[in-house]
Parts: sequence; structure tokens; C-alpha cells
Amino acid sequence: MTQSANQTPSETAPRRKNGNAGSERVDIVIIGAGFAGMYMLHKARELGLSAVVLDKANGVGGTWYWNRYPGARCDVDSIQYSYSFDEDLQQEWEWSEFYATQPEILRYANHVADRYDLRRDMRFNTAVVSATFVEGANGKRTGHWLVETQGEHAGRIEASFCVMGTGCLSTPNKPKIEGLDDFAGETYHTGLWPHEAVDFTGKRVAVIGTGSSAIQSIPEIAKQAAHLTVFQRTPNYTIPARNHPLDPVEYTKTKARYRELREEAKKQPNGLFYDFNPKGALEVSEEERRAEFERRWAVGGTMFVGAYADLMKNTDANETAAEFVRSKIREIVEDPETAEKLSPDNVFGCKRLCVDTDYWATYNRDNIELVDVSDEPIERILPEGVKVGGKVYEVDALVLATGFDAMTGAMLNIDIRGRGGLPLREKWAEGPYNYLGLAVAGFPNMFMVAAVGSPAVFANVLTGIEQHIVWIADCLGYMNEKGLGEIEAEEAAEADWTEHMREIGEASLRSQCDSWYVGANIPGKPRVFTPYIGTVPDYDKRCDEAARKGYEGFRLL
Ligand code: N01
Repeated sequence: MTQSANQTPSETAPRRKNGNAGSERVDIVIIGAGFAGMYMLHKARELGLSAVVLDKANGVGGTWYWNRYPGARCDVDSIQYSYSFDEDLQQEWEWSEFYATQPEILRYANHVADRYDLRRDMRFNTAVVSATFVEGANGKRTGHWLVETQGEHAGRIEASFCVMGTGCLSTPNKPKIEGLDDFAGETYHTGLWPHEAVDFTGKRVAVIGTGSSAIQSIPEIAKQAAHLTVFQRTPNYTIPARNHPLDPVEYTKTKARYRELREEAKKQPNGLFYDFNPKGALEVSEEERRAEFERRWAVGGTMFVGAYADLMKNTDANETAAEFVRSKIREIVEDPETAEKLSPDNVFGCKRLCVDTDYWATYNRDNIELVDVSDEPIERILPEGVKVGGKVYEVDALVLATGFDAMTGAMLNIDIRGRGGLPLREKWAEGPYNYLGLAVAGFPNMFMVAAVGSPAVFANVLTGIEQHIVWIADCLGYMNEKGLGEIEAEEAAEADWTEHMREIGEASLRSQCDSWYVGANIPGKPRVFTPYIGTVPDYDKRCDEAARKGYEGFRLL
């Protein structure tokens, strides 16, 4: 570490900007100005460490900066999808709706950046191209990271530590469909939506994809467009959001117990205060089961999965939920043929469960058409539209709701090289080996936040981020106290963790279908179950235990 806790960042961090030759030096370089990067910077300052945050966006917010498509909102309730680290912050911020919209979440991110004066150590419009671990030389025991950037603050930064706040769903997947670049109209990707308003009034629009982003945007686009054609490869399960303004009386009561509720949430399997039913779906009568599903359907949201403890463990139990949702599709969608096409037959919740507002009812509109491309893929994009099975669907605008190169895409887009020049792309060629979702053997002093190997995407990403950053900050404090400069995951610990990840991943029903969880949405990506699918308390315990045992599984120098 380059700095002791009582030095101020300005004492040790000469700043150099705008492509000057030479490197500046900081304690921590943080990649990504989303919720992970923002909190990491705040924590670094608390430790008295110098840090700089780099982001190719022109502002904070990460995923919420880019995903501005119509209807974008979070499907974790806003009271929980927010930082908990500062009681004053959580008391002063007022959410307006149960599920916050993208603009409201982005306002919150900006509020946090202002409140903690984060921007002065952030560099926007600046992409990280490479990060190289430089071994200690000239009598120095420990090495450092050399990060090269392009854009507004192009240059080189040396840092003792590199923290990847690069996100799980931040590298948009542009599908390899022939002719895509020949399309004559406007093309949008939900994960890279323009900042200017997009007006589909009077236009014929095509949406490719039916994942969460499509399911949120389709009802909104259909309201505006003259005609909407949806190209569906795999139908998805979705539960109505039943979004509503927050009741001020209930909100006040929640705030009075906010800290306590957050602590309770950490003990829940998915880190959220949630209504979990301990019973199994097959232990109860059909009437009782239907009543429970109906009750949860009426409440709305992903809490539907909590209806029975075995829904994601037992195929027969899972099928009861799957069939319930299919019965709802048949009830809502007037045209039986369309209802049939919209009905998924894979494991319920295997691909990430979606949450919607009027998704299926939208197919009752006169201006929408569903094209099933499961058997016959999109042949090509022509300047005038989308060609499937010899038929051309003429459109003026194309919306790619085709998801992300998830979990590993953002890190692998950067040329990261560890000890001995080992490229991360090579190390991860057969799967993202890591230890505790925090570190990678051969890549000393590099930490990942709420990414591969962590349970965050199955839980509350915000509290997953907080747990990781507190762990990293404690680790940095420990190293400072002990006069240590280097930490690296041991290969044996990494191998054990990776095996544990494989075992629990394969045991889960969620590994049975082609989803971004297993990298199946990206051609050529190794099929590996990438998030940690154990419970949040179990995961937190493992991280805490490693720390308590003097960072067991890590080599410290
Ligand atoms: O992406 P997806 P997403 N031809 O990968 C289809 C989070 N999120 O952006 O399933 C035709 O789920 C693809 O088809 P298939 C959330 O974690 C959260 O919607 O591969 N179709 C699929 O239908 C979510 O899970 C929120 O057969 C093609 C779709 O594109 C994650 O982000 C909101 C195709 C991609 O679906 C990703 O969601 C939004 C092709 N060539 C997102 N290529 C909330 O908090 C791909 N597809 C609410």
C-alpha cells in the first residue's frame, strides 16, 4: 500500500489528466461509476486512501445510466434497492413508487454522488483499455497495477489495487444476425438507449427478444407505435409488478425500522425481506396451492417464487408454478394461438423471472404481432425490415432487446493481465475461475464487486455490493495495519471454490436452460454457471470466515 491511513489523498496522489505522458499514482483504481464504484470510492476515502473512478459513461449510475429504454424500472422494491450504509442517507431519500423507474434510480445515484462529493475523484467519458499487473522490481516487494485509458482522460494510472465495479449486465449483446448493419431505419439496443427522447409515434417497430428488457419495453412501445412486431425465440415467465405509489403511512413505519429490517433481510436466503413459505408445493392440496399462487399473483413481483420452498429444487413442484403462469396467459391473451406461442415450457424461473406491467394484455392490442423464431431463426435483416421464413416484416425502427454478455463480458473487454503477463482472457477461457467471487489467482490486488461467483444477481445487488465493499475495505485496513502490500487468491482455494460453485450450480434447476447465467446467450462462451447460487447468509459467512482466519485462501505479502 502506498499510503498510511493518516495521509490525505492529495499528499500521495499527483493528478495528471488529458493524455499527458507518464503515469499518475493512486492507491486504488476503481473501474465503473455505478453503485459499486461509488461506494468503493466512499470507503476508500474513509480509509484515507487515494482513489480514482473511471467510467466510459458521462455520469454515475452504471446500468441505470445506460438502460433508459421505455418502461425501464427495477424489479426489486426501491426501499430495498438502495444503499443501507448510511442511516441518514436512507432516511432522507424519498422513493415515490414501490418499484422505482430508471430516471428515479439515476436521480438517486446522482444524489449519492453529490452528497458524498464523489465526482471530484471520478473521470467520465474515459474507457479502460488495459490493466496490467506489474511485478515488484528494483528491490520492491510488491507490484502494482498499470491501467491505460482512452477518451477524455486518456493516459496511464498506477495503483496498488484495482477494483472492478464493472457490473454483471453492462456489456450489451449485439446479436450476430446477418445484415444488421444494413438496416435503413433507426436501430436501438435496450442496454444502450439514447439520452434524447425516442418517439415511435406513427412508426412500425420491431423488437427482437422477450427477456426482462423487452417485457418492460414492449407494452410502452406498443402504446406509441403504429405497429409493433415482436420476434420471440424463447417465451418467458413473467409476474405482474402491481407497481403503486408508496403509501406514506407504511413508508414512515418502514423507515422507523429501516436499520432493523435491513439486518433481518441479510438473514433471508436472497438477502431481501421477503415472504418465504417453508412448505413444499407438493405437500399441500391443489386447492391450497392454487390459492397461494393466486394470492402471490395478486401481490405481484418476484416474491411469487417464495410461494413454496421447493419450487426451484424439485421439477414436479416447479411445474405447478409453470402451469399456473401458463393458465394466466391463456386467461389474459384472447387469441389462443398467440397465448400458446407466449407460453413457456421450460423450467419456471430457470431464465431470470421477469416482472411486468400489462405484458400479456398488450398482445390483445390490434397493433401488435408476435413472430415465433424458435424453429426458424431470423434469416437476415434487410434495409427495409426483418426477414423470417422467406417473409419480410417491414419496419421503420429496430429495437434489440437482446441482453448482455453477462457476468464476465465487461471484464473480458478490458485487456487484463496478471502475474507473468497472464491474460485474464486466457485464464478464463474455460470458465471464470475465482475465489469467493472476490479475487482471481494470478491477479494480485484485484478485487471484483458483486460479479461472477457472487450471489448478487439472485439477491439484492445493492446489498451484495455493500457486503463486498465492506469486506474489501476491511481487508485493505488489515493489510495496512500489518504492513502488507499484496494479496492474491491461492490456486487451491480457487479450485475448491470453483468446484463448489459447479456442484451447487449443476444441482440447481436454474442450470437446465440456456440463459445468461450459464453464458448460453453468447455463442462460443463456455457453459459455466456463473453466479453463486447458495444462500446469501451462507455466502456472507464464507467470506467472513476467510477474513476471520487471517484471509484464509489468500496469500499475503
Ligand atoms: O436480456 P435477456 P434482457 N434472435 O438475455 C433474445 C436484468 N434486467 O436485457 O431467450 C432472436 O434476458 C433472447 O432469446 P433466448 C435481468 O437480470 C433487469 O432482457 O436467448 N432473439 C431473449 O429473449 C435480466 O435477466 C431488469 O432464446 C434473440 C432476449 O433476446 C437481465 O438484465 C430489467 C437473439 C434477451 O433477453 C437481462 O435482461 C431489464 C437472436 N439472435 C433487465 N439473441 C429489472 O430490474 C438474443 N435474443 C426489471
